[in-house]
Amino acid sequence: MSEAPPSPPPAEGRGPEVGAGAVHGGTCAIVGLPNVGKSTLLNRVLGRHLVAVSPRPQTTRNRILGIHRARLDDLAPPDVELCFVDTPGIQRGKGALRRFMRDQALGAAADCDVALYVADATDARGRGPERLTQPDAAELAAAVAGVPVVIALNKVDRAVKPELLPLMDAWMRWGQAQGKADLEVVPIAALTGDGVDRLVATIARRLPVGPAMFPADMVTDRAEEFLAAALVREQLYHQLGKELPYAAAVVIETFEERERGDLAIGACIVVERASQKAIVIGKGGQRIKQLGIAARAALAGLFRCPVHLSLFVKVVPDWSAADGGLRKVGFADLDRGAGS
Ligand SMILES: Nc1nc2c(ncn2[C@@H]2O[C@H](COP(=O)(O)OP(=O)(O)OP(=O)(O)O)[C@@H](O)[C@H]2O)c(=O)[nH]1
Ligand SMILES: [Mg+2]
Repeated sequence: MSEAPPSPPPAEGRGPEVGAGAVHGGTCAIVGLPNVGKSTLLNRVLGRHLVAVSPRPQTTRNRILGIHRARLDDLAPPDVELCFVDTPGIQRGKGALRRFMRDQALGAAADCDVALYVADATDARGRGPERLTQPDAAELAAAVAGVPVVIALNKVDRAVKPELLPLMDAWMRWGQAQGKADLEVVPIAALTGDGVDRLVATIARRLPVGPAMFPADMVTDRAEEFLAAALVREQLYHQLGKELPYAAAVVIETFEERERGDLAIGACIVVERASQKAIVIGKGGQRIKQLGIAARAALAGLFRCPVHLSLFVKVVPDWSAADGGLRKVGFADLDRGAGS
């Protein structure tokens, strides 16, 4: 593992504003193959369930900002404003939705201060740097060519320990071959938090110094409707498992704060065929009932208030195949849409 570079002096920061109130701040795109634990890591760092996580690949569909603030006494200045951008796992599938997801990931990877490549240390075929030469991942490797990269080897709680050192060596050699002399490889378990503090410090050291970019109480750039849609979709994954159609989306149709401080949310689950609608509803409506109970609990946790949730299911044939269909289910307004 290489030593981390020293923090840049404030004079090399982002402009004349640098001085009192300066922070180590910038964006860190969390990128990698599907299902490696990128969103689990973001939730772990933020200490709250902000983004959807599931055992199924391609859970994340949009890029999502999650701002982490910390004070690290061995940095100068010690304050850190780390703007993580969670991204969809990289893949080369066809259709408008998959194209949209790929563009979200590649765009974030190319436009960040540090790229955090997360690899699943338990995945023998996907965990090493050679995986980045395969067609689906090569575009990602190209996108991060010009930015500092940190490698997180995730799921070490389940990895075979003697395999980790050679894997870390392989990534260090990759870094040297890519001209990334300051590459660092950090083994972590996002699920348990193991190694995560060290990872955050490793990224923070690589950020430029400048004024904070966001209000101190801001955690994400996403509207509450967007976060709500993603959490309902997460519950869909948990309730339906393998039966869940890939092209299931959630659109928030109503989102009202009531006088008592409660929230009333109306969410529409959009699928592509009537047979899929029947799967979501389940025999005698049992599935959607369970889904409603679980989703309501998740939403109440996110918004920290009682939530009244109404769920509907709608068929929009082939919405995921074309850009027009994506717009219909809320992916149009790319950075503010409520589709998930
Ligand atoms: N054992 C173990 N499982 C983990 C760890 N981190 C994540 N997982 C599991 O890996 C699965 C995928 O996690 P996600 O966070 O949704 O992965 P992702 O990379 O965001 O996936 P996409 O959004 O589909 O690209 C979930 O079942 C997580 O519980 C870890 O450190 N250890
Ligand atoms: Mg994800």
